[in-house]
Amino acid sequence: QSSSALTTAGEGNEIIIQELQKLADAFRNKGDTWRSHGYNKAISAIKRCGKVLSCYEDAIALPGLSDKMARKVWEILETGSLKVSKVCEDSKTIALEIFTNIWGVGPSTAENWYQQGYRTLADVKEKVCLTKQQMIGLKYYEDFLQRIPRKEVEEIALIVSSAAKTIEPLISPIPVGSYRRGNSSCGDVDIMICIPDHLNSKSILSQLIISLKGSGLITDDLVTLEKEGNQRKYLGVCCLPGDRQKHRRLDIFVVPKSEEATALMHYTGSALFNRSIRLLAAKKGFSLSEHCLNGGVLREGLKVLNSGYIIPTPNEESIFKALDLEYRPPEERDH
Ligand code: DCP
Ligand code: MG
Ligand code: MN
Repeated sequence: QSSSALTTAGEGNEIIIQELQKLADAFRNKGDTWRSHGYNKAISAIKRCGKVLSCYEDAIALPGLSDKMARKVWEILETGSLKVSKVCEDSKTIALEIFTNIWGVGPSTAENWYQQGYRTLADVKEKVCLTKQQMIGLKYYEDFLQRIPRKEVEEIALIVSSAAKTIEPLISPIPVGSYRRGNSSCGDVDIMICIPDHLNSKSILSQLIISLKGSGLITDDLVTLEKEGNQRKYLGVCCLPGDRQKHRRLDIFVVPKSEEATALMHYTGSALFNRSIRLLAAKKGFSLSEHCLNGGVLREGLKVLNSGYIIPTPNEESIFKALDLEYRPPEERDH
């Protein structure tokens, strides 16, 4: 294949991406998010470039790839792997990977368990006093490692939608996250519900959860449900009816109408896209969050001296426009 061949999302560069991903994951599990981000940024630049990389020059030409990273790409091209990725095969990296794959276990807990001499899931089951979340994570360990096909996300979203409409006909939940970005499979199901101002958003979420538990879709909670229902985010577990169905992670986010566009953008992601557009906004004197877009922001380093004024954002397009950026549809926000 020639280096100028056009590809989509990393096609032709699979080995490079796979090797770099090993390190991104290993650093993430070690809690070194800074290095992990570095590798993830390189991966997204390679996926986005639409070319098959065949030499050092191809790699260094990509925006955001340092000389060091380009040399790594070159090493993979020459030898088929990265010498340093051997660190991913040592017993510690393997144990940390097993542990952080339990929902509710982060790098520091994993490190702690490793220091105590634990290496396997069996060790954890026998010897560790787990939190409620970790117990659920362990219970569905295998299921949660499986990707969810788009079709199944749609089925789950449909059930959530009809339950929501029974509670309040005016609301229509939308699937967000990797589903909205058009990914063929998703890590979890993310659903955003926008609530018109005159309705009580808090009670709608708790009514919805009660209804979905009643119908059997929701099987476990990963957040404690407050009695007063003062909650905007629900994290839980769901399962479609039928014998051979897997348990899936389900997130439901409730947002007020006034925050619809910024929340939609936030929950659509990707997380990497959110980080970069927020950084860009900050550089241009704006501040973008899931709640709103502010203009006229005055900063001194990281400190905000004046938070400026809220810019009306009726839809996602208006956010890009205010930031003087070309519109990017969800399918182009993977990196
Ligand atoms: N999000 C973010 N920063 C984070 C985590 C999440 O900005 N640290 C936003 C962007 C994500 C969205 O929330 O797209 C949903 O989070 P998920 O963890 O569900 O991620 P995705 O849906 O993008 O991917 P996956 O298929 O792995 O669920
Ligand atoms: Mg998701
Ligand atoms: Mn999610």
